[in-house]
Amino acid sequence: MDTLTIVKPDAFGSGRAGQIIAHLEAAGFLIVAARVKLLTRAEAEAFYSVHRERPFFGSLVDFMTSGPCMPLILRREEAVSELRRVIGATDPAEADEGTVRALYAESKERNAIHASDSPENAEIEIAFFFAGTERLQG
Ligand code: 3AN
Repeated sequence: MDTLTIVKPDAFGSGRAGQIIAHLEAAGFLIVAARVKLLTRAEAEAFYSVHRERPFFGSLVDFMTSGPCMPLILRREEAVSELRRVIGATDPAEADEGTVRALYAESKERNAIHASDSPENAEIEIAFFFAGTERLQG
């Protein structure tokens, strides 16, 4: 099973993408596609459209367009639920010890990493970043 992750602009911009990806590989994920991308405002608004009515939406879009990010497709058994477990809670103050967000996130907004929250959203989010792109088969 495949899922989508994004090393967000805070972590990418501070040079932590490599450490975070190493953490994910150590947790059994295989990288099957990756890119570096500076999101436009329209792209960030579309990606987070479920949050359009939330008070933090404008700030979230500002943050996600503040610098390049790194979307990746990751593969392992139970990829969606396992990646959510490995990244930890949205708020790093609530994230379990040793999770990516506990280790690398600055705040609830600048929280280092995104992971799809369901298999259905994983498919949508993979298509958002990687439609038509070559990816490892298998
Ligand atoms: P998750 O990324 O853990 O699935 P969501 O989907 O609730 O969390 O939120 C999407 C993104 O919106 C988060 N990764 C975070 O950057 C931002 N966010 C969520 N809640 C807040 C909040 N209360 N204040 C600021 N930013 C938030």
